[in-house]
Amino acid sequence: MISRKLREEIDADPELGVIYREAQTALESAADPGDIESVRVSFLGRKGRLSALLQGIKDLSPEERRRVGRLGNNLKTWLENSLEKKGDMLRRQELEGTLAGERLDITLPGRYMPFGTRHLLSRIIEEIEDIFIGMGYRVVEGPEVELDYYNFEALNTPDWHPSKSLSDTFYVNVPDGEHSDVLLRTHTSPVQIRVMEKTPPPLYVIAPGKAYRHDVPDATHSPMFHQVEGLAVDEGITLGDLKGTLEHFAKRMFGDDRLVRFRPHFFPFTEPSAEVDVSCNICGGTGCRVCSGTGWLEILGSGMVDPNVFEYVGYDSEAISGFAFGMGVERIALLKYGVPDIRYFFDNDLRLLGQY
Ligand code: 2NM
Repeated sequence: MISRKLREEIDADPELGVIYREAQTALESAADPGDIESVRVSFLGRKGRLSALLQGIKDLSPEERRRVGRLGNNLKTWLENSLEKKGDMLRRQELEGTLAGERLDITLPGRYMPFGTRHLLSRIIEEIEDIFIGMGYRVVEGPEVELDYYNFEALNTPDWHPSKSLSDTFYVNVPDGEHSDVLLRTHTSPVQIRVMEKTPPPLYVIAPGKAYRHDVPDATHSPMFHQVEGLAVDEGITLGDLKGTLEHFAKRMFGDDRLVRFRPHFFPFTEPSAEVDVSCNICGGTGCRVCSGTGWLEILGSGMVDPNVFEYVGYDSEAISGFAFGMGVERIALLKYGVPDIRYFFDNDLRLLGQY
């Protein structure tokens, strides 16, 4: 603050009075920190009006110099203090405005971030793998684009077999209407042929992966699907080993309370062959729509590896024997979780996939 006496003296001076009143007006109308800086520059800056006046006092008479010097310096101190005070006030006001504009409502609920899940098929494959790893098997993989030799010939499947027909199989490169010997594998068995070629017995492996068949999609068919095939080769492997192994698998996968049965069947690569059923859990075995009234659900195919297959890979079919099996992963999932349509697995609708 400036004393009344000083103020009156300054007011009365023709030059200081004008500067004083104009500085007051400028201070009053300053609306933000930028205005305060402009006022400071125009009065107190190097070429400011008060600075210029104070520089001019050296030319005055000694008496005037003292008077104007005293009043001018007081005016300068007053203006510096006033600028600082109003500047502080305006900066605080500006900050408060900014904070009010950026205010957060911490009571608002957070944005919904749905959890991801692993695909049901991936989890079933892993579950199947774990059951067989627990029995000493290891997981093997191989190419999805295969040679006819590994997909059919070495599996004892003759050229005339219907599974080789163009309407069942995706052949790659079809020159002149003749199919080539390169195709998308129709099962994962060729992986096992490749492993046997490279590895002497004993052998306990499972081969999970994609397989391709030229099917029209419907509730139970998809041109791409997943399989897990298994193979055990050792001295003295019997049909009893096959039954014990697959019964153990079926009960681990579907529940200890389920019954398991083996039904004679035919596959080109196994002899004898059997399909494996578990009792229907929908009707408890009395017969319903899901099991077509039979009380049983087919879960996989199996058999004792045909000696011809062992000859193809250079195994001595007199010294060893083996069993093999294959299952469709989608079918297992359909049965275990009651998914009504195989196409749901590939629609990638998270509302479905998140349920399992
Ligand atoms: C099945 C059913 C029965 C099978 C056979 C072989 C191999 F390579 F050892 F000969 N792998 N998988 C096999 C046997 C697959 O799927 C329904």
